[in-house]
Amino acid sequence: MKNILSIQEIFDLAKDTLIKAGSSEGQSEAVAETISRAEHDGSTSHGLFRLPGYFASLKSGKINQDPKPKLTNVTKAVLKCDGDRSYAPLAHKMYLNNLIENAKEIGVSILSINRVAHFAALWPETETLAESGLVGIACTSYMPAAAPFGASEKLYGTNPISFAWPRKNGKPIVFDMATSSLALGDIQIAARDGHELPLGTGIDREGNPTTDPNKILEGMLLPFGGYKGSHFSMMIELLAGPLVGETTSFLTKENNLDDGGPPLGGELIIAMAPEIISDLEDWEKNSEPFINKLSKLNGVRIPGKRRHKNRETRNSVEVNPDLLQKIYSLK
Ligand code: NDP
Ligand code: PYC
Repeated sequence: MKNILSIQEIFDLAKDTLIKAGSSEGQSEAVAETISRAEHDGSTSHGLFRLPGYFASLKSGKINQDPKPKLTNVTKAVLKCDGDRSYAPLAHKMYLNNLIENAKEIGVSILSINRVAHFAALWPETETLAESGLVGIACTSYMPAAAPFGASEKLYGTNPISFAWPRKNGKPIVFDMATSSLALGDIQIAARDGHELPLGTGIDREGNPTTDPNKILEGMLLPFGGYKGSHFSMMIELLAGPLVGETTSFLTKENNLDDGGPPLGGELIIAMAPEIISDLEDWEKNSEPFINKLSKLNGVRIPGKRRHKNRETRNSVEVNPDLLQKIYSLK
């Protein structure tokens, strides 16, 4: 079986598989785009790896096969999207432009999304904002996977946050990270591939430190950065849950149909216009010297650079053969 696929072949495989699960053309294309972009950039844990889960929740009926997400302009600063039980990339494709327009007009705007399942990386949405000249922040919550600092019981989701900073003459700076030590997807891939994980990534069921990904999957992840990261994770529970009219991770899990796919929940996306907020047309004069200095420091890796380099240099990707086999056999 051929397991080196072009980006177009990855897109086609993802789209055809989603259509096989009953998804509409529009939703299938939106999700296939995020999957193929993730594979292109080397965001392996959120590319084809997620396709069986996307498939499962379409089949079970948790995800609407032909959703019609709706947008309400609550105010210019607050756009509300009812996702209609869709996959989040469809809502992004339909409404990120409205967010961009509003932020450019009044300086800051928020897209508050609920009733979507977010099973992807978050950089596609923040990077889109930065490519339009805006600062972007996005966060979403999940289901309990990590213990709050000091506890040995799961309460926080893996709760990612992404930040993107625009540059007039360069690629945006973008970080996108779980607020658990690693994304659950990366733990699952480490278990599949037989890799140990650094101590501090997670604990086993009894609360003992372990480097074994299988024991962490039975047990729980830890937040990144001790109690400080733990507070970030708590913040995301509240911002991507109650603030957008959704539950936090533990109730999300209680309400979730356990079909192997992502739960329905919320996402908060914030767009900010630097010209308006700084009141400077040449606002970059204050950020560029900092970014240049940071980039030149020995040992520093600018977040987003690895992905952008992959995007520029790769036309194809080697896909795990067992994963491909699993995708081909989905019915
Ligand atoms: P990583 O720990 O791999 O990376 C987090 C960030 O740090 C990235 O921006 C990365 O940049 C940067 N980075 C990585 N290594 C270094 C380094 N050595 N020096 C400097 N910067 C570095 O990611 P996570 O495991 O935390 O998350 C992976 C993905 O999982 C994210 O895309 C996230 O959105 C997704 N996720 C999605 C969830 C959901 O509910 N939808 C839940 C949890 C996670 P670069 O990208 O350039 O490598
Ligand atoms: O990798 O933690 C994760 C994750 C959860 C939902 C989507 N990805």
